[in-house]
Amino acid sequence: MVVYRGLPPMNHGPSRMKPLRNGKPSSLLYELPPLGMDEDALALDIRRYFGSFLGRDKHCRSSHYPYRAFVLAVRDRLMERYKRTRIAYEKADAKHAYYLSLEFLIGRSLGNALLNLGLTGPGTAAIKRLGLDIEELIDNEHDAGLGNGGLGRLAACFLDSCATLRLPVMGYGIRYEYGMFRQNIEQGRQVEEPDHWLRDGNPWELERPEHTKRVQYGGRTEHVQDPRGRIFVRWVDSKDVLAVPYDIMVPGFKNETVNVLRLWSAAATDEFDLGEFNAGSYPESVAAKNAAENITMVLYPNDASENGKELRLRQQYFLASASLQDVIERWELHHGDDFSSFADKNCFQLNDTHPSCAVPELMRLLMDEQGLDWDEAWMIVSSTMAYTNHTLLPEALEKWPVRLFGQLLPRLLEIVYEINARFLNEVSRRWPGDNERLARMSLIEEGDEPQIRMAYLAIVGSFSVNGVAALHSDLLQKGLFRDFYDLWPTKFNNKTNGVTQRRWLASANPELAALISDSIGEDWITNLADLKKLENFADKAEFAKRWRKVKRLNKERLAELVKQDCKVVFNPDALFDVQVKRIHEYKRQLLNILHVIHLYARLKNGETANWTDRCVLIGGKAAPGYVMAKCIISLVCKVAEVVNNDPDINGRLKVAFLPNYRVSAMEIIAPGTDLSEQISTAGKEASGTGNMKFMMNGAVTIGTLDGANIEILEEAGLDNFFLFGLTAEQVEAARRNYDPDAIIKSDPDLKRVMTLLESGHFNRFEKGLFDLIIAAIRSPGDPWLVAADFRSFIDAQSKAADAYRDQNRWTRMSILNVANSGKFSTDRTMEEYNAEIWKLEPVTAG
Ligand code: JNB
Repeated sequence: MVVYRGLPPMNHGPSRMKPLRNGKPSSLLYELPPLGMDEDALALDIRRYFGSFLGRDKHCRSSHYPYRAFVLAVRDRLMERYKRTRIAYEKADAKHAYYLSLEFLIGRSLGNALLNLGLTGPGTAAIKRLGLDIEELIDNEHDAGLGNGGLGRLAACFLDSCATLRLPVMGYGIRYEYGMFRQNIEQGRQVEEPDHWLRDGNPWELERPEHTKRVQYGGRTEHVQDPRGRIFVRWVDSKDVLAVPYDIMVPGFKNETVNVLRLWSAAATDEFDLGEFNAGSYPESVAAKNAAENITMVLYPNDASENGKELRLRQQYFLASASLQDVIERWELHHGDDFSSFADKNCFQLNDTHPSCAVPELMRLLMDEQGLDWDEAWMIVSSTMAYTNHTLLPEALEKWPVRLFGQLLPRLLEIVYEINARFLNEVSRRWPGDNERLARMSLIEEGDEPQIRMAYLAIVGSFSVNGVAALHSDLLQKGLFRDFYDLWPTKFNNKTNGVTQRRWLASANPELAALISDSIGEDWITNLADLKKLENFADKAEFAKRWRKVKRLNKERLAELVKQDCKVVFNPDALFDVQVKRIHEYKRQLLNILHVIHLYARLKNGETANWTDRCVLIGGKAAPGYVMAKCIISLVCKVAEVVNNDPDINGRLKVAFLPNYRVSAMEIIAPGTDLSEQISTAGKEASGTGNMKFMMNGAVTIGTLDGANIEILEEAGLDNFFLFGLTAEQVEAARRNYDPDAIIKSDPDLKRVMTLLESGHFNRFEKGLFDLIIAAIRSPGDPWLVAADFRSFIDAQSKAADAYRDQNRWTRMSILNVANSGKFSTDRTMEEYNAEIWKLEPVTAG
């Protein structure tokens, strides 16, 4: 079949792309003897990289170059395994899944790569022999902060588990020049600073210009007939941008498998410049490169909503288009233009709606570029796409103005309209005459500014739709997506989140990991359910003693971080009470501070019977435009200042706001925490994953019946969890006639807290600073019901304090939490995605 291809040939990097004269390289060029995995081999490679490749010598004072040399030596070992893994996948003709995500919050890679390659021992020894300290080198690494929070970190944990399970899964994302902003606190206020994480280079990545793709924007469509009367669509006059891939290798745990995360970076096309150049405006044409390269400049720092920004839509399409073209390019290499088995061999998992342009884009590529007809293409799209939702907040459901979408992606808008027409046809056949339902379910929300509902587009285009915890999936079916659940009940399913125990226990908490392995062996590293065996040790005094010793050490380490970054001294004997996560009203950091103020008032009034010393740590970033969230940060800082400097308090209560919360900080925080605050308004936190990291490290949770807390409670049992607050159902009911003023009046503790807050006790020199917060608490329209849950929260906190004073009891709770955290491994999560959605065969590499 003759297919019209609308695009001129690629001409990126012509000099680099000059083909070899005899067509292909000799195998002598790329076949290598295996690299040594011992101390000697590593030490030699590190020295070569340091001295030769990096060209350093005795004058080098920076730990950066030894770090770089070490990473390059480790990367060689990854590359070796990556190639073997690819060959194994090819040989098995393995079905692949592609995880499409605008965020991959990887954090640091060195410690993780060493652990998974089994190089921790030899690497440490080699580094020591070279007169260096491995901790120092590991600490040298800048976090790859290519994500906001839960959704991005989940994607990173998924990749680790897929490689460990030997699943052919590839991640596709964006290589932002600037990741998540660095958060500074100045006079109690959040100040954002750009995070130029690539400034010193990223030794983990490998540029692959030979797989560059072209992405179109703007222009218009032409509907043309070929000689046989078939209508084809051409997308013309577009402004094109190149997508250059950078690969980051993802090792499985000691299994010779290395998968890949491919991140796209935007570059200007050459002919784009040339056009302007011919018009005589050379500088302008060079400047125009900027516009193209802007696309991947910065991560949007919003974890719940960000609507209508054109650049964000450009990013989303950039990821979807480049990734799909990449998969199709590899398909054509083996199958030519035969797409008949494409759906049997490929599956795309959409991480929220952010990459959901992939639905119309795959239709476009299959029809306009491969010549399939609508039905053939739709069959493929709707049996390869799967969508995961990550939020219950209605305001966070993405919508794009039709006008903007049509200007930027004219061909995609036509396809969206056609998908919608056919979909609404199906709805009206099922519910004849139900026009309200049609309007409710339409992919287009009508109004002054008609909008595309991206979640609905994702649902219609996918064969699977899942939430991320049991309650969340249930609420999606009953609430946000109810009409779709009525239409296609079997599409909907739950996949409870997890975290990877390799990073969050083995690597972040080596002392606890060693104690666990010493008692039950090492199987838990790839089979977390094995931790259940720790139950047998919960009542052994000797084991409990060692457990407490490890926790104590980890608390000292956390106290050191707090001292460094907050200038506040935490006493490791006190209860470490921690809430770290994005700052958002629904997560109720505010409720946490109200409790702190309550404790402060108790101390001031001498109510110290049954007192437990407590150190409260709160950390997290606020979206730069989220005024209330920033105000909450200020309140934490101001309360901390007053409490920590009040001689009456005398160290019995300490409060600190940790600036610049990030993955590498959590690796120190989770092991050192006693009490994990998971206190969102029930029905609002989709899952939570920090809750799982804390549990896995032996913290006890104080939490509401929300998200995965419910499943944590199920696993840990009521005796090992401090439960409080309204249920999701009660929250809905309570909203209807909510009267916070009445609650405040009738609760002397809450009244006392509000009086302190309203008297300006924490904002002596900044009158009115917290008016916004006070009004929110007192508003009958407060969606987060802070006042409603206050009493129950205070009571649960007091039970936690009582439990902590009995150190034997607390240690038992801590052990039992870890013992019952087996469900919360992403290994389990990925096995479920695979068994019920992807259906991939594991492939043994090496
Ligand atoms: C997110 C998230 C949600 C929407 C946007 C950005 N969600 C980020 C989190 C939930 C957690 C859950 C994790 C992992 O599943 O991070 O996902 O554990 O409960 O809050 C977003 C951004 C821009 C526009 C629209 C939505």
